[in-house]
Amino acid sequence: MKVFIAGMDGYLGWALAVYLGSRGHDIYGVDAFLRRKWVNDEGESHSISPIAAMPERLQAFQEQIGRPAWFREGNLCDFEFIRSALAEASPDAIIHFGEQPSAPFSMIDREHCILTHENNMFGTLNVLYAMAECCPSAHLIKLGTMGEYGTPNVDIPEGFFTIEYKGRTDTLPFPRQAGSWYHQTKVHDTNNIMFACKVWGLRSTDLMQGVVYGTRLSEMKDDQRLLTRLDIDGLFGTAVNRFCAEAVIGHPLTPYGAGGQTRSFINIRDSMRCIELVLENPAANGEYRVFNQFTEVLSVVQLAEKVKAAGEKANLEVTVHPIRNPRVESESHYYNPDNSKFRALGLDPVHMDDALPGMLVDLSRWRDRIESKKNCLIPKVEWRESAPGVPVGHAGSGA
Ligand code: NAD
Ligand code: USQ
Repeated sequence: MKVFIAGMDGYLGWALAVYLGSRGHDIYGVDAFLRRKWVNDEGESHSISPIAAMPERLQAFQEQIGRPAWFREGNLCDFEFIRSALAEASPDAIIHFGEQPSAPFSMIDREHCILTHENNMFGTLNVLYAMAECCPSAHLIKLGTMGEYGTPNVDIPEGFFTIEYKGRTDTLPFPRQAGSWYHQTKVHDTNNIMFACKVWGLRSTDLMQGVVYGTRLSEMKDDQRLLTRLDIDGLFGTAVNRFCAEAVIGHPLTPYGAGGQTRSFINIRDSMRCIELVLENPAANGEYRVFNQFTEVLSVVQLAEKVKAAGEKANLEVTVHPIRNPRVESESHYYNPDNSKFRALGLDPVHMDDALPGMLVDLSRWRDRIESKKNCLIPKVEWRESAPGVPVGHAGSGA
């Protein structure tokens, strides 16, 4: 299959190129290298895995996989760029990762909120327009996020639910209650993609993905040039990867607040496998559908306990030191999302307990790179402070 990866230089985009390339798919990709810049400039950090520049990555891809991958540098917000890239590639499927993915980054201030909205929504609208013009029967696989749903006090279905209201019944989009400006952009994308499928007959699978963790794929072999990035800083690092890095250097694990906030998680291997399953089982023409892409549900405290237990088995001294929650989020709530669609397609998930030891081994090899950026571990962005004129601590308890 000809697979087009928007955001191919990123954590998931590069991993997917290697994963699908190893399985015989033809890989086409674009990226504007924004993530590298944002992590260096704004996160004041670097990828903990020592990643290669794109030319070296492509060279290693060719050597290890035996075929070249097609790549163009450019920005999805430049319509002519994405239009000509899709016209040239003429893909069977487009996997769209190419967005600003950090909630804290989007909450820094007005400029970062607007940057995230412009980058994510305009980029996605350009992809939709370019698809409609150049490859209208391609299957758009779009990365949404479980955080679109928020934490409602009822079960979370996969995108839609059937409700009865004042004696009438309909199947409607499940309400979205995002927890950051970044998550809001994913909600807007969801609405825009659903609309494009309805009016233009495009087809799309919108993946509501949980927090991804993991350091590498076996397909990367021992070739360092094939490693994907991994971040741990307070802006771009995500919970499991951060906790594992903290454990490796003896930094106390950092659950925010009471730690009862519960999220869905997925290993990077399963994230790849889910996308492969969706490629093999595409949406029908004109169909817009939603799959929830996660395998485990855990509170932040449970997560810290798992990492502590795995660390102690690896002879690391691991302590847990909760810090004040910089976010406005419920720290004690009901959470029961459905993920039966991937189970029905045959996903056989990796369990976090089985994955953590290997992550700790990888991260131990990069201990010096973690140590050199340990000042970036403590989060600096406060949700409340992103509102001009609102004194810190004024806007709700966050509990
Ligand atoms: P990432 O930042 O590592 O990858 C995104 C890539 O897209 C980067 O290489 C970046 O340079 C590129 N990009 C961003 N905007 C672009 C633009 N306008 N034009 C061209 N390239 C652009 O992020 P990731 O962790 O690999 O996540 C990929 C996608 O999956 C994101 O949309 C993210 O929101 C979503 N997601 C990630 C996770 C997770 O835990 N990593 C969980 C759920 C959903
Ligand atoms: N958290 C801590 N301590 C930390 C880091 C995070 O307690 O050191 C908590 C946060 O408060 C939050 C939870 O862990 O409650 C998850 O935070 P995160 O930073 O791991 O993930 P999040 O900000 O939600 O964003 C990440 C990705 C984003 C993706 C999302 C999936 O950056 O691209 O969309 O996970 S989801 O969370 O399902 O929306």
